[in-house]
Amino acid sequence: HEQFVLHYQPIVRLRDRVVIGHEALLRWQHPRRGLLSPADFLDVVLDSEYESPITDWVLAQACFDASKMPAGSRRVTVNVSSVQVGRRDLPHVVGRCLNESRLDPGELVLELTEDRLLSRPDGAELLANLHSLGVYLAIDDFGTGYAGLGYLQRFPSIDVVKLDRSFVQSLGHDAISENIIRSMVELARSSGLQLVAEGVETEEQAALLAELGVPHAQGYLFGRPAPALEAPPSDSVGA
Ligand code: G
Ligand code: MN
Repeated sequence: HEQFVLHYQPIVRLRDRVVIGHEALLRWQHPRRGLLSPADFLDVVLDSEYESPITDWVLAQACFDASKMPAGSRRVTVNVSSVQVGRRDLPHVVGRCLNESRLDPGELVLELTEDRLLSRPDGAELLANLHSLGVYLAIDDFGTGYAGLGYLQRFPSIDVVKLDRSFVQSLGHDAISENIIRSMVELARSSGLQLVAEGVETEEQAALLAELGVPHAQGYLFGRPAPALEAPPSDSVGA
């Protein structure tokens, strides 16, 4: 019923807060219940007959929206489950979305959101196939649950690590979070990975992350998820 919408949250370069891209986040504009977040309905969608059509729609819409954004901040990140990564036709779907929107493959990031890839013997090959399209691959919530160092070792196609917000939010409260982030900066640098800190909410966190050398960040401080037309068109947000 065309009740799905995508909201976009900016990802910034910490040094000067220039917007380098956006993460597309699915929302359901429900006629009676209002705007619903994935947490409210994703358990019905995942592993159901709806998952593939919704993924196809999200990919097409995100590529289309990104193609309208200013060059330079056009990069768009889409969340993709392991079941979707396992679809034989996903490279074809992604290729078609890129062609139809004329988005450059390097402007699309597929963000891997959970763990079932690890148990698939063909996981690395599936990612390599997607990677060969020229799109970037990111791992979400890095450092918690499944998304640990083993994931990087197992899947060399990964380009971007998104550091879980729990590390950012305990910055300033414990020394270990700061040490973990410092080590992550070093690991990312030496391994050629891009690093994005998630869940940045305060100026103190932003300042500390910048000091620790984290290149990119995302969070309410820089912008809340918002409909495409309201996503900041300018080249800088925040203070
Ligand atoms: O798992 P993933 O990192 O993709 O989750 C994205 C979700 O995190 C979105 O639904 C978004 O609304 C939420 N989010 C984005 N920025 C922040 C933030 O600064 N703080 C918190 N607590 N949540 C955030
Ligand atoms: Mn995500």
